[in-house]
Amino acid sequence: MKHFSCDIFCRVVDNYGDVGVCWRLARQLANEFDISVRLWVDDLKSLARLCPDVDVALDMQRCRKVEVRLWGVAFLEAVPADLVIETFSCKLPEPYLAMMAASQAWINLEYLSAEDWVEGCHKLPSPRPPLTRYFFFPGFTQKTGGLILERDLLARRDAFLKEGFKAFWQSINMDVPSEDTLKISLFSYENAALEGMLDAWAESDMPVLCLVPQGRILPQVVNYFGEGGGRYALGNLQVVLLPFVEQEKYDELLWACDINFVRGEDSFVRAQWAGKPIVWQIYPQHDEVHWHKLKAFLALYCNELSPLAAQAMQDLCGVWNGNGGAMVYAWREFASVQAELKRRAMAWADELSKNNLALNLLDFFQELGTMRAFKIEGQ
Ligand code: TRH
Repeated sequence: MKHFSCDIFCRVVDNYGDVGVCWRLARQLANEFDISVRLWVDDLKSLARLCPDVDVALDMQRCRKVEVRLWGVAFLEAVPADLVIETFSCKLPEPYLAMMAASQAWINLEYLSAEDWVEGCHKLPSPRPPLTRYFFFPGFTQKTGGLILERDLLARRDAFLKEGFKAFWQSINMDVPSEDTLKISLFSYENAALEGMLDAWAESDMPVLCLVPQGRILPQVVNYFGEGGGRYALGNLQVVLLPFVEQEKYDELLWACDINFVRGEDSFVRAQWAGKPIVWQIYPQHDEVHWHKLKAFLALYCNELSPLAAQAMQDLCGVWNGNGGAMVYAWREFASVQAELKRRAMAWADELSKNNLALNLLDFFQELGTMRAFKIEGQ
């Protein structure tokens, strides 16, 4: 039996979510299943932010068991892989498409959404004679493709909380915060609600430590406090700016904090694996469809919460994605139900972990009948 090969195609539309998802999936397929994975990406600089080992000057390189290829002329001689993953409808390059045959499985990995229609569209074929492209939707329910989750992630998270917590604070040059300090990570886009949020934390009853990785929110933070060399304090709030770290390290930040403010798609998923309360800034879309997506997610997530906690979660996510009106009230409401939100976050992570995207993807590949002669390790 031969091991099979997989090509993943990624165009970076903006930010880090597209390449973040592709890089994570590529690493998982290569490392956990011993699949020969090539990742074709059109922006090595963005990938290098997530994995500093990537050399932006090289069109072709091996990194973490993945062959990383710059999207470009090499398509003319590339033999298509057994499993071809187009991501986010990025459009396969014509020369590559021309060489594909019906024996190759062609799957389009879609964006994550909790909306109802996703279950109905998951695995649907889209004929492109002589080929067929299949839609594969990540999601939160059993009838979707699930979420990306590395085999050992939850065990590493738990080990970190037992043994790695102290070392984490040392690694960012900080003392371990006192027990009563509320630790918050803040990764977000520009946000009209930020000032209200910082006001609310400054007025909070408990000490709040907010860790802000380098990113689009930074100018607003600096503008709020004025110059301060990366560390700021106001009332009960302390803010510390952090560098943007490689993808694996970002998980540790989420694990170390009590509440995580996240955005887009991949950080949003990672925060769910952290098992801590989350506040999600959804990727804003010009036609406002993101509000439907936000509501759909909150409806699922809040389903098992008490009415008070559900309201608090919905209100804070609402104002965080809106203009920040009534932020102090929304924050107090949220902080008061934190213990329940934490229990829910752990239970939610457990539930979701039963629906693993990589395993589902490989099962689907098998269903498509293209794998009879292949061997998959590690399933
Ligand atoms: O960067 P994002 O906003 O990404 C996207 C894109 O905008 C995309 O076009 C859109 O369609 C999608 O969202 C929904 O947010 P996201 O998805 O959270 O990706 C951020 C990535 O950056 C994620 O893989 C985690 C990683 N990261 C690090 O590796 N180190 C860090 O220090 C931080 C803060 C993040």
